[in-house]
Amino acid sequence: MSATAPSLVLLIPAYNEEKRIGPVLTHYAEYFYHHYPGRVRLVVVLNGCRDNTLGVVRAAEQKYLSVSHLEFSGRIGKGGALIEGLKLAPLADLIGYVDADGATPPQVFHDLVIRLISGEADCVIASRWIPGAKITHAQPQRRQFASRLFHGFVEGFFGMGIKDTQCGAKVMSRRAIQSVHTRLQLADLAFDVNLLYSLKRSGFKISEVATEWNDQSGSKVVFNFKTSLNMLLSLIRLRLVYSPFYRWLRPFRPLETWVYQKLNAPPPIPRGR
Ligand SMILES: Nc1nc2c(ncn2[C@@H]2O[C@H](COP(=O)(O)OP(=O)(O)O)[C@@H](O)[C@H]2O)c(=O)[nH]1
Ligand SMILES: [Mg+2]
Repeated sequence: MSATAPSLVLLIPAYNEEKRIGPVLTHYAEYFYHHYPGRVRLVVVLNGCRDNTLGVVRAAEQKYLSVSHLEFSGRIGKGGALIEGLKLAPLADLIGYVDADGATPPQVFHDLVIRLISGEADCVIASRWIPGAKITHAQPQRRQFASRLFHGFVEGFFGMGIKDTQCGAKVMSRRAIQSVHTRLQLADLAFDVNLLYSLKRSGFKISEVATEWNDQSGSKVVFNFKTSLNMLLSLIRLRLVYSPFYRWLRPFRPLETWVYQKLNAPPPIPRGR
């Protein structure tokens, strides 16, 4: 790669990550400093943390120029945090995101970036569910089952042919994200489907790459009936947004917000179609 490699903004959504994020920031900052010739900014996007995540991030900022953060006080969810973070797209040629727990090692994320730069696609995503994936430590059985069930709904509703929409490591070009950003509405964990479907609908190419995954304990995802219902509701909502009925549903917005609140989920962010 040349010394004029594209610049990269890498977002790291973080919720109560004081125990997991410190070493991850160190590994990513060191790795990209030594192995990536372009400018890299690691931007942690925090919201509503009740622990010392901010203190840990600030300590990393003192040590590494590449690390910074954005903080939001509201309960905007992982999707909401990424929607905010992706507004930084104008700052770089490429923008992506990765989980704060180190499940995706930096060299694996770098591989996604290399593929994007090679022109393989407009968005390159890590996948745990295609041949060649190396899972050193798998998700708990219950989560794997839920993941496959969710995948069934995603395929049934959107037919994108993507095996793993939910893996937390993705990178895309500035042009791709800027074209679809106004269509990003889902603040919960179905955000990834919102992003991928918007990209597909706008004609961008997505490449799914077998990844290395080392699932980490200390998950911040509350996985229960309410979350499952919330995810399903969000998929139905996204399907409706792309249907002719959507404009008739506007009067139901207050009801929608109420339902998301009952499900303890961050409500979608209403925006223009
Ligand atoms: N900003 C923000 N990040 C979140 C929120 N919920 C989860 N995350 C982050 O999303 C990433 C994935 O969460 P994780 O607990 O590893 O999920 P799991 O591995 O799928 O069980 C981590 O970086 C979390 O800190 C949230 O409400 N806000
Ligand atoms: Mg995790």
